[in-house]
Amino acid sequence: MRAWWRDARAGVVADAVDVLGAADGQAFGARVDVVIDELHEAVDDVYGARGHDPDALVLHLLALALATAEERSEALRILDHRREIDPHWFLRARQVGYVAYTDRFAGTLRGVIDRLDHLDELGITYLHLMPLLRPREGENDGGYAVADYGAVDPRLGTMADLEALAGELHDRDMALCIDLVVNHTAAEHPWAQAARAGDPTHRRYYRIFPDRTEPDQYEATLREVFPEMAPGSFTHVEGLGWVWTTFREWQWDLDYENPDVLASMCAVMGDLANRGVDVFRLDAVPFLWKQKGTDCENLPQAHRIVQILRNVLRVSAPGTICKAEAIVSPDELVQYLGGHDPEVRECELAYHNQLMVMLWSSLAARDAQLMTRSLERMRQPPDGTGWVTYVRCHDDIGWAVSDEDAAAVGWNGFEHRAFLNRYYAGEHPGSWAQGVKFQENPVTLDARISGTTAALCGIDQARERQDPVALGAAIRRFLLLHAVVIGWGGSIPVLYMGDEIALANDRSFADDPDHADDNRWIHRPPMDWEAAARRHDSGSVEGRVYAGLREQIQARRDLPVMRAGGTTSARWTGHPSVFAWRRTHPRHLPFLGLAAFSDQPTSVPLPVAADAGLHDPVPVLASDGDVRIDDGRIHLPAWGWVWLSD
Ligand code: OTU
Repeated sequence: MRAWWRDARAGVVADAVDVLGAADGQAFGARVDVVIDELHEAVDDVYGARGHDPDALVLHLLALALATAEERSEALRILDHRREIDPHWFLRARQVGYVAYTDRFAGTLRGVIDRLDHLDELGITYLHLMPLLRPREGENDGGYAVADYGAVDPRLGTMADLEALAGELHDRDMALCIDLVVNHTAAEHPWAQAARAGDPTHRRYYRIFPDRTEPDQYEATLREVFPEMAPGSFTHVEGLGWVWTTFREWQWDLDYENPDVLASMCAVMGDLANRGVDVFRLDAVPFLWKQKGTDCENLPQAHRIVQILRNVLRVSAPGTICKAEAIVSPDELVQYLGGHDPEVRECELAYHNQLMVMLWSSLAARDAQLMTRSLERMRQPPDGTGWVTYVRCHDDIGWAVSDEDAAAVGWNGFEHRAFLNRYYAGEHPGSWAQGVKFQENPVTLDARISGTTAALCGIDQARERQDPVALGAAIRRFLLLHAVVIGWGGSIPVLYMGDEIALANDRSFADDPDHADDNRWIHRPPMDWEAAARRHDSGSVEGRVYAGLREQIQARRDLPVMRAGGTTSARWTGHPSVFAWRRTHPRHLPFLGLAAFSDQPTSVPLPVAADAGLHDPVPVLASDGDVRIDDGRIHLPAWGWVWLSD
């Protein structure tokens, strides 16, 4: 490979200098030098192994990268330069994200511009807008069925509006994240339409089988993602055959065995990057590769494809980054950040779904041992990468509790998952939660949970019952979860829209026929701006939650230990209900967080802090109530928490 690149390099750099000028052209060449080994290896592994010429494909991808670089505006090139000098820009202590549906938050993209002050006030620096490219008509899975990657959903605005929003965000030093649905297109996408019309080139964009023989062979080992809404993983299409549809019948899986699919997606990403997108949330990446006899998730080739997409973008638009949406078991997670052995550059960000799941698990169980166990054995993200930490997102909560971790703390994984479903569906005696079960599988007895943070923490129930004591406890639980997520360190904490004012479940979701069979819409309520107007009223629920979150966000900004370059690890405290996490950094004082998943006051011995390297721990921020250090112990109230520094 090296010899091949030595020969090819001169031509690539000459072209780049020709198109971009000497300085940017040479910089382009240098960026290729940085990724070329990994890029070539990945291409060779996936496509060379299938008879394609890897050298030619790499050169083709680099030509696409150059086309993107050439089209990049002056303003975005400046951003690229700044971020190449400061590659950890997205993992600063100040970074806090917010995720919203454009229409539910502000109607249109222009409407979002008008609401940026709301985000500024909260301390948000990163805005993730849910899918906004033109989807199919009718049901579209919240936009995860894209009919045109080159156009914005006309109900939300235009590409020019997207550019204007990105520009406005950049002026405020905020970043824009959008979804890139890489695993599938809508059945109405022109590629799918061409395939349906018999065009052989586009037939090869999808996985289509003449009869059930192969689908049956695959399905023997596949997991059903939506067993209730869309059983099976294939859909029969008249005149075409059986099309691979992991999700809904109108979401057709792309076939990445075809290098044209890969190249097309690289071009799509380049175009969107040039509109000002900073972060691509790569949707459903575990599913990108299929192989008989496996569950077709997290396969090595899926990682290779992500690596290729990422490395091509790194060359063309180095100010952009990628976030893997892989809601998978803890053992499979850090690989999406490049945590292979040895490490390979992959995404810069990935969702820390294990932390999210464990927060909810500890809350219901009043026991954090499983959380400590499962988190302490996870690998650290490679240098220059970090987690997206979050309490809730637009999806259901799937109980990624491994049987081994459960057994290690003396629990049965299956029973614990069943308990969590009962608890959060409000079926367990004494449960405060008002979630609903999502996609119950009668065969495996699996289920997941839908519901807003407020509903799952008990705020909805306490409000309904007009019970001030229960409400106080529910708000404490709400802020406890956020204290872990916001204080995790080396991550971007992302708040779900409406959580800053504790929005309740949207019980009316089923009135919309396009949403009726998908109860995830219960936790995607429209923003309630009237309720938001109460956010400074300390007597209202909105005010209590808002003030608590804002305080955490502001305190985090002033903690340099939170920035990239350190490590966060779970620690045992000796108390089953108290979770501890330590953040260290070579250049900053250590940090220790304590979170009491208990409805009773608790305490842990002071040496817990000393063992974590804090010899004179002082609270930086704490829950209200009786948080104090005395008698050689750190005392926490029910659902209390504290951030300690030396
Ligand atoms: C993602 O989720 C999106 O977040 C969902 O909103 C979409 O419906 C879906 O893709 C299809 O586009 O299985 O239950 O490991 O967990 O990709 C949600 C990744 C999902 C999967 C995830 C998927």
